[in-house]
Amino acid sequence: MHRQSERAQAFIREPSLSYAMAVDVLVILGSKSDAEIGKKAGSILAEFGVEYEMVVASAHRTPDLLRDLIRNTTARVFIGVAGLSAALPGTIAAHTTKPVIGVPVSGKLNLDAVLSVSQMPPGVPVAAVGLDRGENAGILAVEILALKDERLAEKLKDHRDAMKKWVLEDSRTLGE
Ligand code: RP5
Repeated sequence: MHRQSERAQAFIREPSLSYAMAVDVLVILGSKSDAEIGKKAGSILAEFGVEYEMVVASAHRTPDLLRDLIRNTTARVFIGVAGLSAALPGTIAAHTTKPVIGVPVSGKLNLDAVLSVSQMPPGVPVAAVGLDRGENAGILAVEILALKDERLAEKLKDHRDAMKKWVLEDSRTLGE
């Protein structure tokens, strides 16, 4: 188990209006410039063996494409990654009742994206993770899927155990 798995190479597919994706998680980036953060989520999903796809679709620049992707995907969980006014996760949530995890991306300002993702109106929640915390979005998606998947639940326990070992090892090697 790696802290940042390099085994998993996330990929970005060119989105299409008619293309239905057979995946469990759909990672949507507001821009290609968000790819590094999206790949953190993708690495975790690949590490857990979760089928996912990563696409670019903007709430502002391609609203019709975004709506169509959300309607056609088989995904059970969405991850929206966006910076600046970061309307993407909230817009995804507006189009689905499936869980949406939002990842604010850092830029010249940071609170803009954090607040855009976290301050959703009552009734349309987005699970906001921290700034640039794509890996936490991946883990949270796995945790949601693990509610009905014992194999994933076991892997999550292993992941926590591995983290415990890292911390103990860091403590042991502190003076080296
Ligand atoms: C947002 O604007 C995107 O999510 C990205 O974080 C930011 C900048 O987009 P680009 O100008 O790099 O395409 O919508």
